[in-house]
Amino acid sequence: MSATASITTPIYYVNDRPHIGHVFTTTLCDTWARAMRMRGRDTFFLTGTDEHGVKVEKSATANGVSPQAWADRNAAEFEAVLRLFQQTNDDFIRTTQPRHERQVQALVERLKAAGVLYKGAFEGWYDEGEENYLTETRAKECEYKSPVSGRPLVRAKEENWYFRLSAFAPKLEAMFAANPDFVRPAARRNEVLGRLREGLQDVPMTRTNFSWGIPMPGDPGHVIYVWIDALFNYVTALGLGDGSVKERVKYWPADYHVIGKEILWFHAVIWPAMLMALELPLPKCVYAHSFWISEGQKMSKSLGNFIDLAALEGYMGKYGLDALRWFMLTRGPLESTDADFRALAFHETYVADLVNTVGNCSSRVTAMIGKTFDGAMPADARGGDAWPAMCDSVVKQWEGHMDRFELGPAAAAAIGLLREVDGFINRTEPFKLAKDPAKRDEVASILAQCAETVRIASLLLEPFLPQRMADLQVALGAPMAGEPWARKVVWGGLKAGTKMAKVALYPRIETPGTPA
Ligand code: ME8
Repeated sequence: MSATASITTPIYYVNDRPHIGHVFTTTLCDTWARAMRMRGRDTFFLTGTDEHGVKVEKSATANGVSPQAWADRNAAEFEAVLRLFQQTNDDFIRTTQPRHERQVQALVERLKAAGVLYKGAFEGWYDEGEENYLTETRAKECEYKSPVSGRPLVRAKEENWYFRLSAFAPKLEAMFAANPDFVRPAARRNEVLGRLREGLQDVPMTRTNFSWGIPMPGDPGHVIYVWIDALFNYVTALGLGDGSVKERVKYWPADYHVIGKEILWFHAVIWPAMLMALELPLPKCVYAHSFWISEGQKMSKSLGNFIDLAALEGYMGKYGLDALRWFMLTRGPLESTDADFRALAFHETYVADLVNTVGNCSSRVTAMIGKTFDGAMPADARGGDAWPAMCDSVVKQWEGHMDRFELGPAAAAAIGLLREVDGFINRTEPFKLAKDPAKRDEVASILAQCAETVRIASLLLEPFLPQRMADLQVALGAPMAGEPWARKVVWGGLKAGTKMAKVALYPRIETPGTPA
């Protein structure tokens, strides 16, 4: 386990309003970052906004403002959304910041010096919406329509600077062979390998048909292609372009670049080749999740099923932030299939997992201790029986899942502990035994074992459910706050006699349905 942990989201386009997709990817990264910080790793979690390019220029013009004013307005909204959803990012990089622009120019100079850039004419199939050329094979496969928007591709021709991506094919192939987990999940890696076999085309580095971008050093008529500019954010935030932020150099390479599947090629092929040319280490893993659809259909503004900010705020207002996170993190498109955001599924998940499991289990245990032992942790003369070993094994599983960015299995392991506690209570029926004074020691052991397991589960659940798990730990008397992780997760943190309060974490909500 290395001492640092670093994770990035894509930087989001400022020409769009924030929606479920952005909040989802950011929440995945936030959850991992919280888990790493809890474990004492020196953590860096980066997000930000992608502010150059023709789309931003066009939106700004359509709204009668300058591109910078448009970018400022929308970047502020993305930042406000991070606060609203209590994301714990360590930095927010904007591609129009001088720190980024300066370093991008320096990095492009280095690419030029490395002999991997050249000026040439190019003609090909261009996806205007995505600002992206498609190969002939790919264009044909997509019936000459954008694979993203479905709008027709246009035949475009330009004289540009190019990055000699084709020269990197052997190195990329060797890298993929040596690092089977460089792209995950496996289905996504296979896609990349398939496309690599079709051959690599050089990629444009600059554009001339608009001006909203970073000028190409030494060639002022050209601006750096927005995708190249954007990819560099991962290293400019750390000052790697000019050595300007020495204390952040340790956060490179990133452990995880978390992205949506539609931008995999840029991250899995173009970006690594650029890093190779710059002789910088590659990120350890590019994790490409799938897409949210909504109520069974692709999200679209015209269908009215778009999970926009207002909808997300509605869910948060009705069910709370933990519920929104839990639904996204356990029912979301973390793997290679898309996931459906349905109001009913959201409600059922909330009731089954948060109300009936996490909430019910914690309130049962704290209420019984309240009633039977006057709210003080009872003594367990049986030393935990099988529970310490079980908890220890679940903690280790959870740690392994977190290290591997397997958030779904980590969440399942954590909530699984509470299901065990519930089953144990149902089997041993301490509420019945408590009526017999001769069984007091037995009841004490049962409830102490339950409470200690709830404490450990609350730590494992905290990155997923930060709000109520913090409350739960306070209710349990905040044992071991400030202790290192390795001590916190060891059995026995709740000492006999510790006062605890009865908790009610997740209120029962009767009616499903999209909040108004
Ligand atoms: O592509 N489901 O920015 P972007 C899940 N600026 N995630 C989704 C989603 C959905 N329906 N829709 C979007 C860009 N996302 C570039 C990135 S990085 C150097 C430059 C998420 O604003 C997902 O993470 O279009 C996707 O990759 C990202 O938002 C795209 O955000």
